Amino acid sequence: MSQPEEYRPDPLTPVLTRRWLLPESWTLRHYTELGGYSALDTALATDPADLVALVKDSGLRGRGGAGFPTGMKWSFIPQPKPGEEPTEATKDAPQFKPKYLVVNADEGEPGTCKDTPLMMADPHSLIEGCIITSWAIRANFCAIYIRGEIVHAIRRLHYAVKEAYEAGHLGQDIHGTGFDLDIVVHAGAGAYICGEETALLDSLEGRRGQPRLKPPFPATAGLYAAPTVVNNVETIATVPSIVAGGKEWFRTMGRERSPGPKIYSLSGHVERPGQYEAPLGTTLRELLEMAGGMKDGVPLKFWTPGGSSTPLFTAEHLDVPLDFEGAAEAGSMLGTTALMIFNETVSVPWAVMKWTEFYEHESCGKCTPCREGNYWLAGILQRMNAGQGTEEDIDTLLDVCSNVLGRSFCALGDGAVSPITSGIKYFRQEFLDLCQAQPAATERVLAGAH
Ligand code: L3W
Ligand code: SF4
Repeated sequence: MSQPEEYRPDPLTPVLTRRWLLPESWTLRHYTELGGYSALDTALATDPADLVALVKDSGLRGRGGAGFPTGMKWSFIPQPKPGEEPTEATKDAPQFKPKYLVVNADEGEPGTCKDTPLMMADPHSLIEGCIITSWAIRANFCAIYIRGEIVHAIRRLHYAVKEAYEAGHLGQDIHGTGFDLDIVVHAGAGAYICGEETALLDSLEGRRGQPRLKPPFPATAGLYAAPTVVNNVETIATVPSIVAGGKEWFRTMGRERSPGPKIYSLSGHVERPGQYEAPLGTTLRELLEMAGGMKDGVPLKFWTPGGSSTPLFTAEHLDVPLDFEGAAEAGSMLGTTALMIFNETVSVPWAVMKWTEFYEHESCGKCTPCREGNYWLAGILQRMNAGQGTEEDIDTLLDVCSNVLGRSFCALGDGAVSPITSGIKYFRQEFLDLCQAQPAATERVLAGAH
């Protein structure tokens, strides 16, 4: 597939955020003036299978946390073989079912704030990505499932979808190619668990959002039990630039197994918190330079590489390359690249308690380890932070964590214990200090302490 030279973005300029600071960057007029929707023409002139191959070869990996290869996920969507027509015996086979694209815009991971600004500043990059992806997987319906609390972003997305329909980028016979696509923006009702892809699908179908058993994965049985691709906002918004720039260009950024640009969200004790686009593999030291350093020069104590579901890092990890492999090799996960940064004034047991209270509240209740485990973990941490803990409580915390980790139905359970286990691993003394000079556990009424 050839890409016209004039559409090829410069690898040194930001890719995902390049329009963000322009006035009225969210309008179709500005998007189109800056080359928007030209990748769509290139894509619509390309065989869908070649588009899937392009995205596979580009090395794009999911930006929602798990880093699953995007092109590979698209290739799992069953398609009829060339010339294959449905027969009475095969008409209900997966390859003849409708295909769906669902965009996960239910941004809810603590600290994560990259998709909302992207949808606010550049909604058409997401919409163009949705159309290209739908063409690639042969879907005629796309739902953008967006977090219900971000009303401003919902409105902006509705407006952008309307503009795209009016311009003929959506609806019937898009750009005269015979391809039809409808996009629906669906607002969730505020449950963190609906960011888990199968709970999201249940919620989209009108049910209470709770995770489904996997397999089958959505690629084979997703929305209405039909083949469905579920991708994060940033993943889909990256697709037009790959079509425009090509796989080699995309691979000039980032690292061998984690190529491309990424939006890193810096919050907390930094001089200039915000969104920083940089190639995958950028370190916190480099990001802090971009963000003006630690606030008031107070030294770094701990940080999350990708939201509170990823094990904590400390000042020792300033030079860890923040890509999927680098974060994992250093004992954490890239997650959503939500870097919450804490200086020396913050108590680790207190921060860990606040995150655990969040997980206790957001646990959907479907499985016992997560539902009960988070209840007890929050209770113990509250007791410790109230100065009523004992050394024994640290072992109890770790014991409960080990009964939640790997034994929960979905990733929420595993994520919930990450701050506790990593907090104790790096800052055990702080937990011990909280417990000093306290009465022995046997002298207290444990059940009443929650
Ligand atoms: C077909 C297979 N599809 C895997 C697909 C799967 C999914 C994707 C990743 O959790 C992480 C979690 C949180 N055939 C497949 C297949 N897939 N094998 O690949 O799947 P998985 O199971 O590795 O991850 P997950 O359950 O989707 C996502 C982490 O993200 N997280 C929080 C994220 C929060 C946000 C947000 O607020 N925006 O995204 C933070 O770290 O811990 O590990 O699509 O179907 N054989
Ligand atoms: Fe629900 Fe938690 Fe179990 Fe996930 S791990 S299914 S959120 S109870």
